[in-house]
Order: sequence, then C-alpha cells, then structure tokens
Amino acid sequence: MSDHRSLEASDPEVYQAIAGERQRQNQAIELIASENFVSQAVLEAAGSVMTNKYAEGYPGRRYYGGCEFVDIAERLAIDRAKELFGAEHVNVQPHSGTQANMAVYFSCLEPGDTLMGMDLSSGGHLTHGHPLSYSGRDFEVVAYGVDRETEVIDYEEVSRMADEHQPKLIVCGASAYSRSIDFERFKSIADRVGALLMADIAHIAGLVAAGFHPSPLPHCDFVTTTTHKTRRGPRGGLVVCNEEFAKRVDRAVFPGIQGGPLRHIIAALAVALREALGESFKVYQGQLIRNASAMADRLTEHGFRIVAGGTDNHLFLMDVSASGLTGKQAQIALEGAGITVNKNTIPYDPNPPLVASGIRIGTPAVTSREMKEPEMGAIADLIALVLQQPEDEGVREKVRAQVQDLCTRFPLYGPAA
Ligand code: DSN
Repeated sequence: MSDHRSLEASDPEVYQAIAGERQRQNQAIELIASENFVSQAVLEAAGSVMTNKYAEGYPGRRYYGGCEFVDIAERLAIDRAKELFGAEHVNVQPHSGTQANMAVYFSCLEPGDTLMGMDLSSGGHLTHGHPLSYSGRDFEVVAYGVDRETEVIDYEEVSRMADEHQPKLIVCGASAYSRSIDFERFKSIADRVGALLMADIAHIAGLVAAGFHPSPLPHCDFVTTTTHKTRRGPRGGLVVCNEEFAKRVDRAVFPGIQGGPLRHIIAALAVALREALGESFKVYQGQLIRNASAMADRLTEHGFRIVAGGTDNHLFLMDVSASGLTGKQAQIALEGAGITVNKNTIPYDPNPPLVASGIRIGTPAVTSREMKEPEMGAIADLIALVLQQPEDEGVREKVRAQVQDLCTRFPLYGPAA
C-alpha cells in the first residue's frame, strides 16, 4: 500500500469535516429522537479493517474465501441479538431499517397485495406504505392514523379498517408516537382477518430489550428494527422472526435486496449488542424514559402542548403553533442556540412536512451523556426561553452559553477526529 499517512495528512478536507462534526456533537444538546452516541468500542469496530471484506451469503455459507473472521463477528451479532430479544431467528445484514422492512415485505407479499400501516403524518414511517416510498408503490396501501381528540391509536378503527380491507400484512410501530403500542391488540386484529403481523420497533427497540415496553415478539410474525436510536449501536437494521419465516427472510435480504453486507457495521453491532446485554443498559433505558417525561412535564408547565398528553417512551411531539411558530421556525431558532431537534408534523397537521406545526424531542443522546431529570428541566427552560423570543439574538447567545456549560459538565468524545 503506497499511502500510510493519517487521514489528517492525506485528506485534510474530510478530516476537518469529521473534526467539525465531532465538535458539533460534543458542544450541542442533541434531542433528535432517532440519534444517539455510540461507545468508543463501537466506533473502533465500525472504523476497522472489516470494511475491506466482501462476504455475500451467511456464516459458513459464503460466496467468497477468507470469511473466517467476519463469520465470527456475524455469529456473535446473531447470538447476542437472539439473547437480547429472546428470538428464534435474527438476520443482522440489513443496511438500515428501510431494508429490514423491505426484506419482510418481499418475504411475504406479492406486488399488489394489501399492506396496512400507520400513516406517516400520525407518527408512522415512510416505509409503512407512504406513496413516495417503495412500500407505497408496489403494494395496495391502507393507512390507519390516530384519534383526532386523544391523538393515540384508535384500535377500534384499526379493527374496522382491517375488516373492510382484509390486508395480507399489518404493520405496527412508529417513528413519532409517544404512547405505548398494544401489540397484543394488533395480534388479535391480525388473527381475526387472517393477516400476518409485523412490528417495526426501530424507535423503541432499546426499551423493549430492557423490558420497559411490552415486547412484540410473542405476538408478531416479524419484528424489524434499526440498530442505533435507543439501541445505541452503529447505523443498521435487523429482522427478527421465528423459524417458519427464517429462510424466506434470509433469502429476501440476500440475494433478494442486498449484496455484500457491511462487515464493519456488523462487527460494531456485535459490540453494541454485548453492551446491551449488560446491567448498565437497563439502567440507561429506565433513565431515558424518566428524562423524556421530565422534559415533557416541564415544557407543559411552560404552556406548551404535548401531543397525546405526554409520553411513555423516549420521545414526544410538541405543538409549537400556539406560540405563532411553525416547526421549521422552532427548529431553526433552537439550532441557533445550540439545541438540535427536528420539525415534525403533528396529527391532522395543516402544514406540510417541510414546515410542520411541531417539533419532535427525544432523550436517547442526552441520556447517553448521563444527564438526568434536573438537566432535563434546565434544557426545557432553555427551549422555552428561545421559543418565547425566537428572533432575539441576545437570548440565543445567553442560551448558547448555558448549553456550552451543560456540555462541558457532561462530556462526550475527546477532541481528536
Ligand atoms: N429517520 C428516522 C427517524 O428520524 O425517526 C426514521 O427513519
């Protein structure tokens, strides 16, 4: 190999971009519900020589030679995921949650079959049947939402729609829904209409693994998840199913929709899964739920409306329209003060997604910094201060200083890129 120089020496532009991102993560309050901070060990595995290896196929059955070490890492990831979720079969190769969902659909649906999933604007996900996603293009989609008054899933309505449309697959799970999901109830609806049931637990997988949210496993034919978010691993996806669907899911992932799996990511996933089997992961999950509730409560005291009246998990949606703001304006104002959130539609939102009437707030990342309820109260106070005077640069400056102080007290990564 001709070039042994460090990244800093060989490509200063990319080096600086990574250094800038590290500094941004170190110095901002990260409240995007789908983001988290992995451990140094996970980072090391994700940046390892495993990235060089091709290994199409599965452990012991590869299309390439030289797979003995990537096989070890993949078997570890599979065994640890099975133990964590109490699963019969796990496929750890999907590059993301989108691919995990696609693998399930391709394993059990034909083009034109009816798929019933939660509407994106009610908190579902693009891959649950949105017209702009593959899932909305290839299948007949029936979308359920939440009740206009309570803003929680109306199971009676889901049941009525299932009766009417007779879906082949019902998808439950969400990306912006703060209340517990009744997987048992979904199972009884699916059974009544003869549908298969898939739970996408991308957001709540950590809570499920640690026992803070009822598990979908006893009730669902398929469970999919991303491996980051509350799971605090590298970015990726996985599919859990029972032996009945194992072969079909494996074939759907490879050769169905993917080629070579991302070996470095699977190695990093194995590391993160080992971490998740430890006692401290349970402590972390309990704290992140308490943190979300504490922040939602304090924002309510400041007069903001929390969608669905509060949260049972790691996130909540806050309606900012009463402050005369859109979600987009709120996101921009908070970003200027060092607080990162994403704009989000709220149920029955009159604004389109790129404007939105709400923001989504999640506590996985701040909890990874070991912040607790007092800090959640302090952050809620800062959010309120900014949103009450979103144009005031003096307020932003004052808040930025307090954000810096919090970040210094709860350090994240060291300075090197
Ligand atoms: N982008 C993810 C989220 O923010 O929830 C979903 O894919």
